[in-house]
Amino acid sequence: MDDQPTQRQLRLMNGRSNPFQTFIALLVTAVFFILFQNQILNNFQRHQAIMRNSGSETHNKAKYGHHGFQAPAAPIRSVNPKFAQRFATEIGIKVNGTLLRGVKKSDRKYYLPNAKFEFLCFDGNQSIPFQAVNNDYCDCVDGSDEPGTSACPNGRFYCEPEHEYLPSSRVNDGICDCCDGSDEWKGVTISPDLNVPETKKVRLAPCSDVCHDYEHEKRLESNIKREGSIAKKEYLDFGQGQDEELYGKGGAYYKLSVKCYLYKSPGYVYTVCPYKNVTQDGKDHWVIGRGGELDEDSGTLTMPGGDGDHCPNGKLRSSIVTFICGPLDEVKYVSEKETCVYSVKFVTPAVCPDFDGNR
Ligand code: MAN
Repeated sequence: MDDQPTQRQLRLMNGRSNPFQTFIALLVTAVFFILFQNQILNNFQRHQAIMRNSGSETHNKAKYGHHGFQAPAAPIRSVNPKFAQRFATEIGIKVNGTLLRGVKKSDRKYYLPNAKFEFLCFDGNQSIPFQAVNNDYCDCVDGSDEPGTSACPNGRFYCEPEHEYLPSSRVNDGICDCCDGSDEWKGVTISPDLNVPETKKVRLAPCSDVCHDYEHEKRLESNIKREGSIAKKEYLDFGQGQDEELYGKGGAYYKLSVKCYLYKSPGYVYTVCPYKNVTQDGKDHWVIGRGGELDEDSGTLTMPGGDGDHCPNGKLRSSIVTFICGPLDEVKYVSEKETCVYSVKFVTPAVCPDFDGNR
């Protein structure tokens, strides 16, 4: 008898292709996979539960067609941080492989299926199969399942570039209402036999993108202002009782003093902490402004007293923050017009006019 091990025995000795080991490896992989899936489902479930709690209040505030619409406060979501960003942006964009149309970007996160793969209507009273979202059939009494079609009589479609809601009856009716034509996604056209006259106000499909026309830009500007004014209420609530000399009327700017905001330019990262400091990080780290003195009339915050090294005549670096009205806090731009003098363009509701309720 030959003492040499066979090829198969050799393979077994090396531990490769052992069917039992392969089976165990597959089993372990499967268990991990199931646990992982389960965690994702749990996250969905928790997310929906949070929505259920905040949904009805959200919806009361956001009755369709009501001009004082306020975006729902972002729910405290307990999503795996690794996926949080995706859940809030990408996933909500597509439903059943098609675009989730007519939903404000910041509201896409509400269009997530729960563990049973259902959509919870905004009023929190009904759950429907998730496939029924935007399927051109109205299921939710509040119209929230059909943001992108005209199926719900009380539905509404959000024109993202104009920051404006349309009654959903205007979706796919052959008339371009959104400046980018996004409301006419089905390509419906009105028969020429009907002789509907095309005017500046009535644009017939197929639509072209006219968002950069003067009139639309004006409208966008005023819609942004309106959203900003609505959002300002939170700033006034937050600033109640604060020093008005420092933080403006009603303490509106106080909310900005408790956070820092980043801006990346090609050469530097700027960190803007209103009322505290502004820093510039590149090859070196410099403080380019400190403190803050508000001039409400011009909507500017002057932050002097930064580092003077390498500046002409050792002049201290300084920053002037100019506030621009908009619905969210964001540093739009940082520039250095004069050496060591920095100009920060900062969008915030704090500088918006107070909301008068009927704009
Ligand atoms: C650094 C930066 C610049 C600044 C120069 C001045 O490089 O702070 O923004 O212009 O110093 O020498």
